[in-house]
Amino acid sequence: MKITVLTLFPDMIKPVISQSIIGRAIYEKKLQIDVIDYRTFSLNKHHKVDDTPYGGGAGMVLQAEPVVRALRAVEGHEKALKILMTPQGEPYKQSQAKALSKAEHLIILCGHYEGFDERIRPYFDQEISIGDYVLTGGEVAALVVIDSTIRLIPGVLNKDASHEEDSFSDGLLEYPHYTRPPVYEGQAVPDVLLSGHHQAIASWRRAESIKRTRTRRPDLYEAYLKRQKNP
Ligand code: 6GU
Repeated sequence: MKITVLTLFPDMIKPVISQSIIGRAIYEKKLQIDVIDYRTFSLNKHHKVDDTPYGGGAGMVLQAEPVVRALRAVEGHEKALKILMTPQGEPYKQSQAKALSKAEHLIILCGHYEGFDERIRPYFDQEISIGDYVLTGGEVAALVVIDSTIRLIPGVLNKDASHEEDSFSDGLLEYPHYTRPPVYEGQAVPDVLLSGHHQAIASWRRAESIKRTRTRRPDLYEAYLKRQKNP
């Protein structure tokens, strides 16, 4: 997979993608990430990319020109899936991460300032928001999309780490995990996990997963019950 990130703050992206699983995926050539500063595409002599809003009001608005010029300079941009990061986008879910992980090339635009010129919108295929709160810019949100997507590319995680068991992959939260020691400051590992009885362990985990979803995420639990009724 190839990901092109268009941003005014490349240094918010680069150190993060060099680390851990994303860093390893790049090193192993399962992933290529290009980070492009679209300020360099500004035709303004001061490389300005924003201006005051027509109609007045506070703050600055990102201009269409540098963004669209940067987009058109990306090799393969016609075929790539072009994503605009904005709090006005579709709320991001695991199901979208799954869909994006199948793409060959993603181009992700990180907005900044109060907003962007409305005329940028038609150049993008999808708009994504990572939740109902406002960030200073799209960079952190883009990293969320990148991280959640690339871990679903076959071979990026070790093969034992199945995503089938992830929280959300079947619409339920994950069951509790334990490792050594068997008792930690008075808290014991549930006996069933030490029993070696694989069927009993699987049933316990499923039940815990359902219980945890019901108490912590009633919204997900309702959706799960509906699916049980009409699969
Ligand atoms: Cl994608 N951008 C910004 N600036 N804020 C957000 C967001 C994106 N998603 C949630 N909040």
